[in-house]
Amino acid sequence: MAKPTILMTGAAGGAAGLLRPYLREQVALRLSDRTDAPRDLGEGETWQAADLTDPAAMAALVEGVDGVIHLGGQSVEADWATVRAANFDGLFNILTACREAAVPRFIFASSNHAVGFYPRTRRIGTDELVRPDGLYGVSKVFGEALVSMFCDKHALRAMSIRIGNVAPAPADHRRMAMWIHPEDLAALIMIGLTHPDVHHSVVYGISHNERAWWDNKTAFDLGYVPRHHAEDHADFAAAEQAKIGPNPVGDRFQGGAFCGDGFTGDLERTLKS
Ligand code: 15L
Repeated sequence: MAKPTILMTGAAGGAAGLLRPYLREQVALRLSDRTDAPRDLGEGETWQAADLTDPAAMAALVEGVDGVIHLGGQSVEADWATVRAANFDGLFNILTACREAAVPRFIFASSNHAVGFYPRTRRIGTDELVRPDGLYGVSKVFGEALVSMFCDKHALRAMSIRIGNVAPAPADHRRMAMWIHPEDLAALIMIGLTHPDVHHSVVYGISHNERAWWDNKTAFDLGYVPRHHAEDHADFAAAEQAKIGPNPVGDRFQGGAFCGDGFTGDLERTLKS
């Protein structure tokens, strides 16, 4: 049987590079970014350059695909014009193209920064209020809301994955709580693309992390079984952490340095609420 064709946006980025080897075994990947094709296209991978801010390019990009893994857009904090173009207009454009082409499945790469201002002392699920830690975090909250509306109103099935940090190993103390191995993220994505019970599921993108601040019940209920353990990399993470200086604000919150960036608030009040 032919493999389903899945579009991956943001395919020139770091997360895409880590995910592709795990996903291309299971699906044919139509890769896209604003740049030219990379030299390492594998078996079953094709490339189509496109800009998220161009609605016509998005319509051409989604033609004939069975699902979308949307990693594209602005992936860290930036000024409002940049975040708005890539993560507000860009997401609207690709979702509209999906609706018009009746694409059935959509994976939205949300982020821990949608809830970054929760103190590290709190354990949260996916039903608490959002607490974004910057304009980028706000764009991820908006993204989850827009995806939700397309599912309720336009028959899309989608998964918003609040990714902690995808990497071969957790890069510091904070990432020990929110790290996800690319193989685990690929497994979560495949659940989002195929599980019959998915309407719009919001899940956390983490591996098996004993120090996690998140209750990932919504993912476990869909059969997610992470294979990788953050504690296996504890020495590496501690060594990396030792190279980083303290961040008086960021070290108190789940979003880390994103919270400290430009902070002029009342630290104690934010921590208490
Ligand atoms: C994110 O959302 C970013 O896309 C990624 O580059 C990391 O900064 C990650 O969060 C993180 O918090 O570690």
